[in-house]
Amino acid sequence: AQVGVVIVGAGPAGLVLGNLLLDRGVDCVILERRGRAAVEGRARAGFLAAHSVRVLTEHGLGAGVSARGRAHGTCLFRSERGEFTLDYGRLGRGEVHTVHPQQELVRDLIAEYLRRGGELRFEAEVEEIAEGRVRVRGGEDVTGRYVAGCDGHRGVARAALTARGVRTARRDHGVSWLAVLAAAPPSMAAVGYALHERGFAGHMARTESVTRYYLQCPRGTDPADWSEERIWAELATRMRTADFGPLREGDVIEKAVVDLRSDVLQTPGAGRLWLAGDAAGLISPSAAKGANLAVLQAERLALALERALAGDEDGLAGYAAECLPRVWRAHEFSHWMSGLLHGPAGDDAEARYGRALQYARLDSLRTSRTHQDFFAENYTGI
Ligand code: RFL
Repeated sequence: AQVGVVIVGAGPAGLVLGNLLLDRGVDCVILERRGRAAVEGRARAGFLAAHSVRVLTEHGLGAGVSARGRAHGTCLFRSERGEFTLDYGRLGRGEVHTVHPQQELVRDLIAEYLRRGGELRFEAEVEEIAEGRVRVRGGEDVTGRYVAGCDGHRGVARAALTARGVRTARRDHGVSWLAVLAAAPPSMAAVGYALHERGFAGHMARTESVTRYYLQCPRGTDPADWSEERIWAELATRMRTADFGPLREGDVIEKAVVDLRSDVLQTPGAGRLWLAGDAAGLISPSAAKGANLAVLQAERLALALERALAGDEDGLAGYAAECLPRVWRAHEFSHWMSGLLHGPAGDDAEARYGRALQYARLDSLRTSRTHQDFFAENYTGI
């Protein structure tokens, strides 16, 4: 039997799409490679933009966010020139972030999808997508009038599209982050960015007992080289705790190296295969946009697929035309953020020049109300 839409992947993109399609009476099935516990336990993003919260709330998916999510509207910058806080919730459009860990969002979305009667198959790994036919490892093929590739950046959906000649635009930001999850309460109100000649360090509040930290590290770093003591010592140096007070330390629960790379598919779909989220493009985590773009694209794709199933294929072309400019705005801002946070290493003339620009940018952000409004609008917007 053929379903309306086969969704590959149960991350934020696939789960928002599945819930919205069920809402509109479109029959769909979600195929997810991993088991439920693994999907629900994966800690990644945490900052939801106002637009994401609106989409969730409007579609009856906001109960968890409104019960447990916490509004955050300030961020702090530290450097050798001192520190300052930007009250971005009162700047730009006056929007804040809602901190809600991605694994909790995923848990909420799975529960709601199942409650609505949706079909979700865990441990169903898709091997190949050919037109509307999806081959599942060790199982029967599933066919749909459309296939939604929400299987992340290394998924088969993107590969199927690039094999058809769809091209990508890509940038390697040339830096990596050691992403640390610590069983420790936050040490600052929400987000802290520290510029340091040893490299960037970041602090992101998650919950009352868990905090995410980032340490810029050389490409190819092995997380095993970073012991707990080394992590806390390096964070203390770069966050200048001697000047600004100690961090609240705790056990390191998780550490992984993330290479800062971005890419965008020239078009997020063709024919019967349409992509959303990281499958359609990867965005470096420097401005925390990835999960928010996934929600935006899933929302727009749900509308387009509903129209297409009713016989109007224009909606799918419109999906690409509408999303790409917004995706590119997010990339432009992330790229700008990356330039603010990462100075070049070394002490040659080029490195000195690059670092001086970094501080000029920081100074502009500290002193110019216009620049601050621009920052706030882009930081929280999508
Ligand atoms: P996901 O979450 O990767 O989900 C894809 C799902 O597809 C499944 N899958 C398959 N299923 C069946 N068959 C196959 N062949 C399959 N191949 C894959 C996978 O098992 C998985 O369940 O993609 P999605 O839905 O597009 O969501 C994207 C977001 O997860 C991602 O953009 C964010 O996590 C990025 N990101 C952040 N985004 C934010 O908006 N705010 C943040 O604060 C933020 N912090 C982060 C981040 C990403 C990070 N990492 C790990 C790169 C912090 C980090 C450290």
